Amino acid sequence: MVASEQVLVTGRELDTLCINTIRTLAIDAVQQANSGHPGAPMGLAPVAYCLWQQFLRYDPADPTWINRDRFVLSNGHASMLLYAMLHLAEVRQVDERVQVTKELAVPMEEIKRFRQLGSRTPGHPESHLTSGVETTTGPLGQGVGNSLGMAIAGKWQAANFNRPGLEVFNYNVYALCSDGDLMEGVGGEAASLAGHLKLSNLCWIYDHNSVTLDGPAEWSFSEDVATRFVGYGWNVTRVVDANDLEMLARAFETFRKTTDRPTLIIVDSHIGYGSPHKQDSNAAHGEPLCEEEVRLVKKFYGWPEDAKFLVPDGVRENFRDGVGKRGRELHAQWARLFTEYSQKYPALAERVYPMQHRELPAGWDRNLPTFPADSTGVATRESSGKVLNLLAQNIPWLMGGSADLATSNKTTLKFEGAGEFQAGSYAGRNLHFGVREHAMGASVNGLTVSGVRAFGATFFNFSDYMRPSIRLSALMEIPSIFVFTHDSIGVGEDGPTHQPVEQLASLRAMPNLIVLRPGDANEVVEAWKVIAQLRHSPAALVLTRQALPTLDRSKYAPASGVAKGAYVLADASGGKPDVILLATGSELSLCVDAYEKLKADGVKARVVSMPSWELFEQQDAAYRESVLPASVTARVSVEMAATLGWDRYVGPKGRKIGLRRFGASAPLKDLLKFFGFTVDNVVAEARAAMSGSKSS
Ligand SMILES: Cc1ncc(C[n+]2csc(CCOP(=O)(O)OP(=O)(O)O)c2C)c(N)n1
Ligand SMILES: [Mg+2]
Repeated sequence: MVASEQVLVTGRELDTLCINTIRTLAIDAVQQANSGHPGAPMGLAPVAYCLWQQFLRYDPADPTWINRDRFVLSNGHASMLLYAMLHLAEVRQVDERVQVTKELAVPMEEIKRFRQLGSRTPGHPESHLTSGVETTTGPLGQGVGNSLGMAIAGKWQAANFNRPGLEVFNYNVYALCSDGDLMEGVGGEAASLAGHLKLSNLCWIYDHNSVTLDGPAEWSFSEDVATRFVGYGWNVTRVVDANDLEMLARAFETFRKTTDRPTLIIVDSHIGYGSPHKQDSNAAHGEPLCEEEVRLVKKFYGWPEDAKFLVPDGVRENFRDGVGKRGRELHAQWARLFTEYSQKYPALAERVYPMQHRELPAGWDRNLPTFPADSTGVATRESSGKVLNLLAQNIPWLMGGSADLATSNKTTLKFEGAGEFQAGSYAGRNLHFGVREHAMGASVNGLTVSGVRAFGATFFNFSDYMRPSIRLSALMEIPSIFVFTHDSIGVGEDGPTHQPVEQLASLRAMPNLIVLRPGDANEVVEAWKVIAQLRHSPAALVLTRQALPTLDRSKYAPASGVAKGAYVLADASGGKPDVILLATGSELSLCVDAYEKLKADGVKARVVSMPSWELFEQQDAAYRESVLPASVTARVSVEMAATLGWDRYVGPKGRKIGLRRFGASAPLKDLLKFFGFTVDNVVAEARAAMSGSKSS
């Protein structure tokens, strides 16, 4: 109850006052923006309040504290709940150099600018914009998927860093989720793996409000969630009233005491609690309330009906005394512990800072190989496996795994001590995601935001199964690593179900994702060097199953050109070509062979190796002109994939050898002939381009 004379309240009344402050802030922000979801924050306010005030080990004065508990709002449409918590708990903003500032992450002005251009309170929480937002959520299922990766990271860090009496890593991961999160496949994949791995540091709180956007949840969702999660090996507990703080607290205590499995807390709640509409309509759900409803709700909460963005006296103080004070003390205790740890285990302690700040340790590129020229060569998946194994020995926090294709992807870390990450033995660096590409993608992002360098691998064709997570890594500006092998019709007999065609073009369309398709073993080394140094962009490394010749670099340009995205590999004498052949990956050596033939015939040709369009676009105009001079309009692109986008580089007079249909199941040599990936065809297209005949 807020009396206009502002009598200070205590105890349960103060709790209610704080909870209603969260609710009314959400209502007012949505109202002001005339857009957003007030209902879920209203229903879940007591849950967030109880968790943050009593349990979350979080220091609002330093949201970068590495051993903080993580709070993920997987139902990102309830963003105002998170913004209200960040505001009331007075979480600080962190600047671009990862320094904590005095500024609040979400000051009141930002709540008032909810969903406006350039605000720190976008429609759904974006971790690269707002400190305290652990991960970007909104596409349902992703947040719970990320929480799996965070919990894996937590267990791995604990297993590798903790020493007797010196537990420097013991954080918990809490994810608030909704019906949609549990309906989405990725949520099920993540729950299944979390249960298998017995991740006792993971707690999902399911907002069981029996409603989704279209109407009652029962229209489309009637399974027994509790039984399903018991089947996954979770500890399942229930709170039958979201407003019952004692029952909520008991459920969180149960989670804390559970040491052998993850916990699901099912909370029965009412969306838009207090709303006159409750569950009977969409109001208070996917849209703002009407003015009349706002008044009624505020009256119900005991709020002055005209008050807007009101934080009554005593509320901020209560948060300072709760999460603020507890967090500060826990952080200080931890800092003392870490000092002792640093003295006893300096080598281990020294790893923590660079791990957290995405820095590479000294000597990270030690022993990387140079592959000798070899006309038979090796598959790029093979050379990648070798490089990855060396890098992982140099970077102790590089880890990852495959969606059940590690043997094919060549991503197994085989060196001594690499180890397996399995239930109860969490020190290993080989993760086994099982056939769960989407949860793998989301976990890799969760691992990456937790500081470890993580990779996930599968066949390139199945990148589609995890695309939403790849997209979020790009949006979040985090350096997740995605390794994709079996990159084209080069897979041969497996046929069109397994032969990617449009995946390259579609991933190249994704902002901030660096796609790399290296053309031989030495380009693979250079590609991994680029990837290791990325800090704000994810990478997709696209590799072959079939062997590719290792080019003779004494004859052709060095592979270090990969760092620039595209480079002149072989040139016409005097550097003035009449035709340019552009290729990536497995088509590079084909173009080299065509080049040699053209050269023998007296044609002045150039081969441009173009493993990464994105890196090439980052180069200055002078460099780009030096590789692709505007004056040379006879150009041919050669890539075993959809041709979409190549016009940009071959120009209106250029020609494109690629795929305009799905592939086919056949031995590779037959496919190459059938689809025109032969020296003769490249030569013919080059001549056609030079004669200016119409583009194919
Ligand atoms: C992958 C994905 N599909 C669709 C949506 C659009 N959407 C936002 S909220 C929602 C469903 C809301 O139901 P629920 O998950 O139960 O959340 P509640 O409304 O109960 O808070 C949908 C379909 C989305 N955010 N993500
Ligand atoms: Mg719901």
